[in-house]
Amino acid sequence: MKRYLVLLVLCLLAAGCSKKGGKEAEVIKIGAAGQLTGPEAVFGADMLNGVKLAVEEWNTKGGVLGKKIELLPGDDQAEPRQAVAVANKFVAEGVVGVIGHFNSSCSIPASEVYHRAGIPEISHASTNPQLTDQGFANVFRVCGRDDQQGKAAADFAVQKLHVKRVAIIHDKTTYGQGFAEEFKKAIGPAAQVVAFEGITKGEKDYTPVVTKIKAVNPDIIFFGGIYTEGGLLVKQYKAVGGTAPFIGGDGIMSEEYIKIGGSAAEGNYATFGPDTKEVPSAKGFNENYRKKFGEPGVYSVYAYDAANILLQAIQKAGTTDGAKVVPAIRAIDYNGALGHIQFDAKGDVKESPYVIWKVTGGKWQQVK
Ligand code: ABU
Repeated sequence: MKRYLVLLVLCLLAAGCSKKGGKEAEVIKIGAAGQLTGPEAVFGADMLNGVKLAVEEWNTKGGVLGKKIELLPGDDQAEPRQAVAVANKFVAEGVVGVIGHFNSSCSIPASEVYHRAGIPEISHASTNPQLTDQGFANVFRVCGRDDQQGKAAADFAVQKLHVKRVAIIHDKTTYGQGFAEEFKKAIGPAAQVVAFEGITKGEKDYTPVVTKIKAVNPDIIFFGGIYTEGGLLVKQYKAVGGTAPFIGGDGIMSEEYIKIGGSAAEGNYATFGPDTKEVPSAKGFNENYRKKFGEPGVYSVYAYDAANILLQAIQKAGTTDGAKVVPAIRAIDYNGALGHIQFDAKGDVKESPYVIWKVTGGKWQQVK
């Protein structure tokens, strides 16, 4: 009798263990990393909601490889060290792929962790060239690069605005400074760079730098950085009597830039991809996103497509093994909300057009 009881207990324990193991194996975990808290949290929420929508749609259809997908959010707070901590945590938790990070200064160090673990990373927004130039086969992005973006901004400033005197401000980050240098390189001899200034992120008073910029009388001010500092700079520049327009990039492409800058933001420019609210391929995404989360941010659709690419590649590979999923991403021929996406040998998208946007009537509008 005693022997039977011991056997029964052992069987129950074994059943419990295998159920736990089985439960773990029943889900496929993917990570979504970005600045979910802090001053740039709006961009983080835009990303997370885009990934959430993709995951919910897949789960409604039964998941991937017959298993439900579990989404693990990772908050890097736009801090490189925190990004590495998030990456290590994802690896320890068994994620099979990551969407993000947003900031190039986060994506680049985190990519080393994903590379060592053989996990694919698809950034929706990191535009610094180094991310894909460093040669990690597992790293991809669905956005463009700052060498392309810097040239688009410079071409517009020179060819359309006919500027002759250019002032440049950057936030000393991998993205901000790198983008500023690409812009300067692309301006070349076509205009004179009358200032090249770095600011410290997180400060609230940029009056000394904007006063200096006003004194050199630029035709345009380029800003490499994020909306938090960009909005303050334009507001404070106008407050000291400056009149030149600002031009930035995807880092200022948020309604938050206009909220912070107020009326001073009117007439400012930014480079970004074409308006996805007008693209037929993104109609379904826009409708479904609005129902769940309200108006999408500019990078929500990029995060949505990045998640779909990862899940489609897992489905196609028939496994979550990174060694098979990574080549499946590289070979993907994807038609999504952004349109047609294919990757080149580096992990960049083969096509990433940049257009000009302008704050008009208190909103970002694509310049036709
Ligand atoms: N591309 C805009 C901001 C994200 C980054 O650091 O690249």
